[in-house]
Amino acid sequence: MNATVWKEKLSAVRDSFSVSIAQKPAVNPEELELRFLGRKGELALLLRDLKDIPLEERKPLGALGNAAKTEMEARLAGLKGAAGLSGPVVKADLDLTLPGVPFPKGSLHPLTHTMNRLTEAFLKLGFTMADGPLVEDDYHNFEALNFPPYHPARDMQDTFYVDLKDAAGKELLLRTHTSNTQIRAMENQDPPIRVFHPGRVFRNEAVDASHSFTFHQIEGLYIDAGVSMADLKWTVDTFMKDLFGTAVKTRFNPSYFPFVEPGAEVDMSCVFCKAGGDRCPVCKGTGWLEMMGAGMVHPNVLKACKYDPAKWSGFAFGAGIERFAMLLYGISDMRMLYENDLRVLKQVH
Ligand code: FA5
Repeated sequence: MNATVWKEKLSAVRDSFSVSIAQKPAVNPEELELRFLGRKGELALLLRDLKDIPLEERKPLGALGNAAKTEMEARLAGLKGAAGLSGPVVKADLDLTLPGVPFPKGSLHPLTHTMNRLTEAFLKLGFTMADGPLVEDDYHNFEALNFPPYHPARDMQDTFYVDLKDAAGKELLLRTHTSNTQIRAMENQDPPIRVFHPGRVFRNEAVDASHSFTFHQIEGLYIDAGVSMADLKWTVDTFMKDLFGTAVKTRFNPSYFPFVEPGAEVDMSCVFCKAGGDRCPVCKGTGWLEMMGAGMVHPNVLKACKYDPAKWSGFAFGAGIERFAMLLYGISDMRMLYENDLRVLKQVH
């Protein structure tokens, strides 16, 4: 393009702007601004074409272009002022005493509330919060937790793998439980250690009223000299009483998790029927609700983290946060926690 053609084009853009701004009824100034002055506006594109014009002719053309821009901006500002989009409010009929437009107030999601309540309960017991990654390697999610490769216990947690490999050449995965933070915490810190970690976990499972493929867990870990099962029982009982009231009872049933020995499922007395009413739909008449997995940390796990099992012992427990939320808020179907239906959320905040 040469200088003459460029000047003609500038003149055409200015004319087109003048026609547009004078239209009746008045056009929207924001639209005009975008069309002519926006990053891809007519004037902006023309100014960009200047680079193709020889340097010695470019300077006066640039000045012309900038003058056109200043003029357009001034005229647009005038139009905005007339439309009441900027400048002082002058409307005489504006009544500042009228009530405002209602502004709906948000609230925390029931899962966040539950996580906060669980966190408070752990903090009161002297635990500090630990962290761990959601995308994890095989070692921290399984192997260091005493799940050897190909061990049948791995079938307990169907896993999502990620198309990336760790340093050992194994596929990374989405963590199946928060127990990976046990290993991460012990690797980062010498004993004694007393930590908890709430967070998201993932399993390749079908969704129903009490299962989801992504859900939340909270993990507790305490290692010191001489920690015993009695400490675990007291801690879990105190924790559950803090959340559900002092009337609840807890009991331990033997169970298997590779990373604890002995291992247990912890039940809590049913908070709905209180004593196992025949027809209670929540405890199915048993009077007990399964709340978490727990146990004494397996010596192999301590060894993997370079803690001497002859010197240190400890306990761990892990619970599903959705389960707690459902019991705390009387929610019968886990899916309600993920649908974000305001009719539900307004009742449970
Ligand atoms: C574990 O995940 C162990 N890591 C817990 C543990 C920690 C045991 C420390 C011992 C010591 P489990 O697979 O049972 O265990 O899951 C624990 C809780 O997560 C369950 O009680 C349940 O509340 C919740 N949960 C498990 N699978 C799902 C699912 N698909 N959807 C929602 N919640 C689930």
